[in-house]
Amino acid sequence: HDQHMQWWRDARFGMFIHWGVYAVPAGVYNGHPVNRASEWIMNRAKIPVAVYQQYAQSFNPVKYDPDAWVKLAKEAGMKYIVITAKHHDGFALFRTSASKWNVVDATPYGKDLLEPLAAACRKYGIKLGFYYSQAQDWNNPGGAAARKVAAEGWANPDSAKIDAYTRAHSGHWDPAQSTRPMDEYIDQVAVPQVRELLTNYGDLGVLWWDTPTHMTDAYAKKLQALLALQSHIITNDRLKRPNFPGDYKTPEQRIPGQDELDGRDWETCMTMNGSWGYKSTDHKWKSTATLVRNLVDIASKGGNYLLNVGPTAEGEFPQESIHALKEIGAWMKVN
Ligand code: JFZ
Repeated sequence: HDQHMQWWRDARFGMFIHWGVYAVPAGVYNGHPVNRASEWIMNRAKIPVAVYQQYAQSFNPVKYDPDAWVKLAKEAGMKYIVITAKHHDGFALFRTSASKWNVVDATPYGKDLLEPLAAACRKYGIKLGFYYSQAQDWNNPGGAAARKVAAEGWANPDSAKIDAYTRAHSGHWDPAQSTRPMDEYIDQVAVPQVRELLTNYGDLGVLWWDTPTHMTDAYAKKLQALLALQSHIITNDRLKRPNFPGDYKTPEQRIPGQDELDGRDWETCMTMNGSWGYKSTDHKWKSTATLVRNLVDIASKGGNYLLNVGPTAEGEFPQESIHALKEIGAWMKVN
């Protein structure tokens, strides 16, 4: 298996992309700024399914230019890209027959977003990976929901009621989320979608699982078995703990100390501001000096740095991210 890991170990630096319908509210619900990462807004603000799905009408990334994205990543010295094919809101950035909640069927844009990205990655020799939220899915019935406090970020008059409901319904806040049991969601959505992802986009480098809420070993086995569709793919450690360790560990938003390193491969993923998804109200950007120092620190300890960009609903990287990536690229040229 070590051979499969070689390109990844040599890579050192990759781009994470968190993109989806959450880029439309971009951290603000009904005029209320919602705390923390913008891709969690549906859960944090307890937005009803039918209301959240309206945002898809405004998800129209006509400025999407995957060639420019991949070129920018390459010029910054990045060797791979991992994009959210489906995040916890269940919205698929790809054509899928397992759910209507996808970019082709639910948005005015109407086209698969991953296909042209895969083509651009092939063109520039960048490895492509897919992030897939296998357990949490707040829109496809039966998907899990990690329990968070209701309406955090402003005083929602219904907070107490919503909290009581989510406690009684294992994290769900809308009856529409539990019209199907989780095992049917796994069989009818997660398994077919992962099969589509592993079949329709050519050679893939990474399958990046996330948050194993309510996962069982049986669910995990079904998903892991699909990886045989890609002979060289590697995976992280978030499919299901503890029996599915994957190929590498994923410390989040932090760089492990020397004392924590145990010989396993690892990748630190990190945002450039405080949110994974695009958040219009977050202006706390890390300096390029900090980003370069992080990369050097991580590389010197033998890890990889997966640095995140959160594109807008129009399909553009935030100016601050473009600027930082260009500066990192300039630094790379002289070092
Ligand atoms: C997860 C997601 O919930 C989040 O939206 C983002 O995609 C991020 C990359 O991954 O968040 C996590 C997952 C794991 C930990 C913390 C946040 N963890 O293990 O500390």
